Amino acid sequence: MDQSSRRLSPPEAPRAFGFFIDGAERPAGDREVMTRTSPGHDVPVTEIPQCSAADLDHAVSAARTAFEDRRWSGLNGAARAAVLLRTGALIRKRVDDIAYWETLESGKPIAQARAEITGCADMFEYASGLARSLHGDAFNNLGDGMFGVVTREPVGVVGIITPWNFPFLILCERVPYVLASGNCIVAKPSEFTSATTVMLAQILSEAGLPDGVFNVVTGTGPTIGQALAEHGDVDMLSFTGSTRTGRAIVAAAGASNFKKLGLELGGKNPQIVFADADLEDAADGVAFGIAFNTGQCCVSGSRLIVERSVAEKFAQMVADKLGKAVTGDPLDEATQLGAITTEAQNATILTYIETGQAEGATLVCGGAALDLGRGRYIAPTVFSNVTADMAIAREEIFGPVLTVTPFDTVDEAIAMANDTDYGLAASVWTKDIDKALMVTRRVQAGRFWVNTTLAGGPELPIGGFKQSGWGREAGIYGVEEYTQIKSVHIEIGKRNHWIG
Ligand code: TXE
Repeated sequence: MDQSSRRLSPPEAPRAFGFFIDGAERPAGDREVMTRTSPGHDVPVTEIPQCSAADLDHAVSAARTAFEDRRWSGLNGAARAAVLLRTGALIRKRVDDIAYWETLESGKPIAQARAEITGCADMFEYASGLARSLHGDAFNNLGDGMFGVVTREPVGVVGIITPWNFPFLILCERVPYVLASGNCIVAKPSEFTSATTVMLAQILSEAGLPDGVFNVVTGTGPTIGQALAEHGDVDMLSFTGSTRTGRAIVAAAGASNFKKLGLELGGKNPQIVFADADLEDAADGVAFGIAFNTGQCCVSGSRLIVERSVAEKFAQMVADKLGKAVTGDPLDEATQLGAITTEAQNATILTYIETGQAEGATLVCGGAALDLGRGRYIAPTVFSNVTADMAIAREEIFGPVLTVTPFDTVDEAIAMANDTDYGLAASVWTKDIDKALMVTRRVQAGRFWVNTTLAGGPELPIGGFKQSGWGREAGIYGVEEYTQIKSVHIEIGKRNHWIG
């Protein structure tokens, strides 16, 4: 039965997950077990093993063996594509089950989780085509004595460290693309949301991925994550998380084997609204952009930069929209805003709300925790009269807190948008094509939306400018990122001798 048609409740007892090495899920055994409590219900829902450094070595060595004996990279693209396609089909078949555990661990609304996971199936299906079309280049213009070929090879063993805000989505924005060219993977999910990463390992195995190609080690960041970043036999690492941890990852890569890095870090993303925009559309988009995933989203539109003539009215329109958004039990189909994922993040958001008031910003709506009887929830919050020097305007809050700052000219809007260390995403709302293009060209952001926000899909790449990170994920760009380029010079005929 489709779960969307029945009322869901948390499990009666927590479900135990293992870690996954060389094609097999392994139970915790005598390892310490981390119990995850549902952010929306305050009940224990999963148990996850705390892996050791020896477990990590085991996983890396399984991936290394699988890579070196070419059981995956040596297949043709069509064979790899077939596994990716089967994975997509299995994810589609299990959307309800994956979404249930994703919601329990993360606190995100179940309908949203289901949509994200369906999108993940699409990523695998799209990447299957890329596995077949990845190719190099040929240079036939080097003279009669020489032919040049440029090939792409998988980098080897890839580590993937993911955060807790989109546990399955962020994983699937990487895994199919990393696998497409023939790499092997050791994934380390967030200690708060590990279940669905282990579920993906089971699905990949069932889809026919050879043993050892996808491994999962579970555990905390400072122990197992740091050890993965320092590991001398990992060729590349994709990290998604805080800018602070990103710095530690860069240091660890430099201090070990200079592994190649992909980093997707924080954001403080502008939403630029001109007075000539369709304000109804823009208000809905801005409300969605800050409240989606309760603002725990690296591409949340958290800074509203709005033309002064409509600023006050528009801030009220956004507040009215947010007032109608349904906050509630993440397992309820009608819920739009779920629970705050971690205790620490809840405290961070509430502290920023206090800071905003202390800094002299004006509270337009929200501004407090919501008591729903169980779980932790925060009302979507809008602050107006925010100036560029305030902490709430500069720092990533990672919660449903929007700042509003007015502008007078296009140049001023662009300067305000760029006045940040970050450069992950930006949106512009206007019916004037000249303004839209000018802003799109001059605002520094890896993802840009015109008269929409948070749109995405498997074709378009993801990644940031400035301190939001390095490299790109998804699309053909995400496949190429995890390859090495090799130049091959081929002599034709007799070589011109250097000696004699
Ligand atoms: O992130 P961490 P936290 C931002 C957001 C949030 C802040 C803190 O602003 O408030 O980060 O969140 C692993 N070596 N983002 O503390 O610590 C950890 O186990 C290797 C933005 O939860 O960066 C988890 O798997 N790994 C972001 C992952 O890193 C380490 C999403 C992310 O955790 C490690 C999440 C270490 N030393 C938070 N320490 C985004 N870009 O979407 C931790 N980890």
